[in-house]
Amino acid sequence: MKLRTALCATLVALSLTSIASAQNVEVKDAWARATVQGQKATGAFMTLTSKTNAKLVGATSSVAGVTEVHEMKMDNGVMKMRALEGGLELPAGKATSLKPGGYHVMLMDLKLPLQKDTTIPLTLVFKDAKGIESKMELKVPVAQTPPGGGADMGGHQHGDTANKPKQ
Ligand SMILES: [Cu+2]
Repeated sequence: MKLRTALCATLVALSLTSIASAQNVEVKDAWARATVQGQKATGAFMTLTSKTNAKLVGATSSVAGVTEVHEMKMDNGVMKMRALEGGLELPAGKATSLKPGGYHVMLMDLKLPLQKDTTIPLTLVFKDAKGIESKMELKVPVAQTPPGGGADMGGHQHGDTANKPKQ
């Protein structure tokens, strides 16, 4: 019996560790774009701030067959997107935005339409500087436009200086 208790304690300790390291990353303003019947792909967006250097290396969701971290950018006047093979860099203390037209979590092979005002489960997978993976489970609201209005404020100024770490 003693052995079993010890084993359980170890398992609990291990899972607590992975939760703690996932909390190294703060997620703000997460949302996923609503889809219409027949649409097979959409994007999820958010702002990620990691306390330590880390990467967003992947994601999964039960509503999508395939979930990838993508980058979208102009290439010779054409908007193109591609999977970020090495993951998305999250420099320590710096807010990294995933937003329409830029980085995003791509949900593909959708199993059902994403309806406005519902939420979807999304698990983010991070890797820290030592290569240790951690996961974070989110409930992401589905919406037509980004939360807080500001849909077309190209610059999206957040006053980065205000986010500097305290001395
Ligand atoms: Cu994409």
